[in-house]
Amino acid sequence: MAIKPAALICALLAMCLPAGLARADNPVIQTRFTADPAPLVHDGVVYLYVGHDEDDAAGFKMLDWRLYSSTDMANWTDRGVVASLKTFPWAVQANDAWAPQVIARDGKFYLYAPISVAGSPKNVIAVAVADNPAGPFKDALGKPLIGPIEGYIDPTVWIDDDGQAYLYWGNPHLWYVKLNKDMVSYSGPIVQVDSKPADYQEGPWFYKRNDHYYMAYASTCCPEGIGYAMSETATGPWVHKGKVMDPNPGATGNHPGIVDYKGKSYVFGFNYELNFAMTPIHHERRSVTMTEFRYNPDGTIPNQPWWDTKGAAQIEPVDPYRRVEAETIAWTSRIKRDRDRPYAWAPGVTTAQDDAKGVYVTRIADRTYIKVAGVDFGKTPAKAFVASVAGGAPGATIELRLDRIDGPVMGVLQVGPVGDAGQWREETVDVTGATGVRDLFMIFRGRGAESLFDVDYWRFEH
Ligand code: FUB
Repeated sequence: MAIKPAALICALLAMCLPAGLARADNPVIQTRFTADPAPLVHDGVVYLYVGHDEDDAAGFKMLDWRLYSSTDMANWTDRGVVASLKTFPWAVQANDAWAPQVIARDGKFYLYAPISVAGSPKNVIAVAVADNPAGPFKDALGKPLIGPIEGYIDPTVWIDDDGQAYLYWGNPHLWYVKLNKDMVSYSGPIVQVDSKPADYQEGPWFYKRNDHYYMAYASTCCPEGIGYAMSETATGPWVHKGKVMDPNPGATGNHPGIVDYKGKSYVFGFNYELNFAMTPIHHERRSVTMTEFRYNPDGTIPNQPWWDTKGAAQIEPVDPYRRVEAETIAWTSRIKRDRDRPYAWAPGVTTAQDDAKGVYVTRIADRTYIKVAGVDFGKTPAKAFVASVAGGAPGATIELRLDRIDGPVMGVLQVGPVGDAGQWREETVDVTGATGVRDLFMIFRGRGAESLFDVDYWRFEH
């Protein structure tokens, strides 16, 4: 087979790249519409809790909260639904699973979530608790923690150095209360903040860094940017410092989540790119986005450009010689205009979740793919690829390519025609040509079926 010079140069370049030079893609999640990012760094992992806009949402249609996790900021593993409106059976069940935040304390994880109750006012904030970050979270109280009061939405929580926890929330007012150590009750009054920044709208994100307290928020609607204020105490007064990000006329909303991870700083928010890639009509079908930034020496935050299609540099490469969950994805072709085939629409994969298997990749159609960014094959070429699969339509294969969707082929795993849906088995194929840090493309092919097969995990062998 003749090798195109461009392909050769790309392959050589990729082989020369030192570990960690892959980049993330924006939006962060493509298999679903996600909003209201709430990152939590715990035990070396970034846990990204999100609200979830349903695929057919026009206005807000939100029923559950989902979790994604990463250790490299480029590939995100779908951890499934961690709580839903059913977690709070006393609440309105049809809608309103809005912006959550999770915090860890004394070995437990507390999820604060704005939901609604019947009648007016309807806004309440509920709290649920879990033994690990991926839940399942259980209702802590059987009733609201606070509310109902109009505007009681968007809780944000932080535990100060002296152990005092604070919960802030609200639209268009900003309120706070001091939480007790049990994190599911509070003491003292609910305080409406006088020093609320003039452009404050909603979505507060409260944290402390290097002796400065920060309050980032979605700035005055609409469109919303990300504003922020700083204070020398946890309760203000808050001094407006400007915009982390100016609003963009193409996006009505935004919602900050800010963390430090492995020595770098990141701000998350959302845009409507996947919605507008599919239709010119505005729906509340949002997509969580992210960018890396550096604080100024005085602790202020430089203004960031509007979200682009690149997220952040990968922090460390993926080790392909250990089990990698198939739902670990830098980019997939589902609900988007396919960047690799401009102006064409690609159907794509999604994920499912069950008690036995956890989360796995499903609804795999012909020519869909998953990109895993920055996979470190090492100096000795990988010899085999192993995947846990279920089902297998005629001609179903996983084509393994390096660097690009049309990059060099490492091997082709034959998946079908064997196997029943739900019957999991490992399939293996010999591979060649993979050394160094490369982007891995798993391209799914097959005939006839809408769902060719499912994949739970994969690994390479030397
Ligand atoms: O996602 C529903 C609501 O939209 C959130 O609670 C607000 O912050 C805005 O993002």
